[in-house]
Amino acid sequence: MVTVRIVRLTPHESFSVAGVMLRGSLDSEAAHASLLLRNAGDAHTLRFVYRSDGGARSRTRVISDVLDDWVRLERRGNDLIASSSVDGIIWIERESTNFALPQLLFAGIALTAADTQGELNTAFVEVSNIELSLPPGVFRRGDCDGTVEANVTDALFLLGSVFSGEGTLPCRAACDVDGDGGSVGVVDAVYLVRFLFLGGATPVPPFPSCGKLTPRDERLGCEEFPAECSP
Ligand SMILES: [Ca+2]
Ligand SMILES: [Ca+2]
Repeated sequence: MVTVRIVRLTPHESFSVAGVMLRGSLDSEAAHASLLLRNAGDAHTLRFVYRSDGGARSRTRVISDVLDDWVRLERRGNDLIASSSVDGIIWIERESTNFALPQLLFAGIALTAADTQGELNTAFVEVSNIELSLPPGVFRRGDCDGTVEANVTDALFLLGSVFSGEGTLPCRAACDVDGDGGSVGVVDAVYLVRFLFLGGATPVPPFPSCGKLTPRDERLGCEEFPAECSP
């Protein structure tokens, strides 16, 4: 959750906006959600802008004629919730959307203006309540079904998902037994079976202990980290 109060903002003629943002990376076309405030004179306009897929067009929902100058973005699971407040105490949920951002993301203040030559006269105070409570983010490679250990059940679980679409993979990174970071499928199931029964190569770390996602694992994602891996 990230919250700021916008104290001063260049009037609307400059099209400047300021607010809060959550985004998957610093790439200019990264997936993001933003709640931005525009000074429209007597009242403000809130703009909830989001892009669920990197490279896709951003969508904008506009809330006009508000007096609020506090803005907040919060992630609950895959829900991204935009709220605003007049006093920073009583909050109104304005908009929300639902899509997956990476477990590790960027959160902070965002501001921009259409006129790159003009002055962006924006000031923030009372930047508060930036709570970046990330999930534990530890998992065990090979434990595809999110139970205690990596065994043949995980290989069968993965094959069932691949061939019959049964169930969803709670942690794709855990199912990527060979750690290639690019695909999760039969090759990974075979890799695990070979390790378990044929003396094949050990699953790529984190194994056998739990460990954090690597950048390569981040690409595959992990919706549900196994509770037994939590510190
Ligand atoms: Ca398991
Ligand atoms: Ca793989």
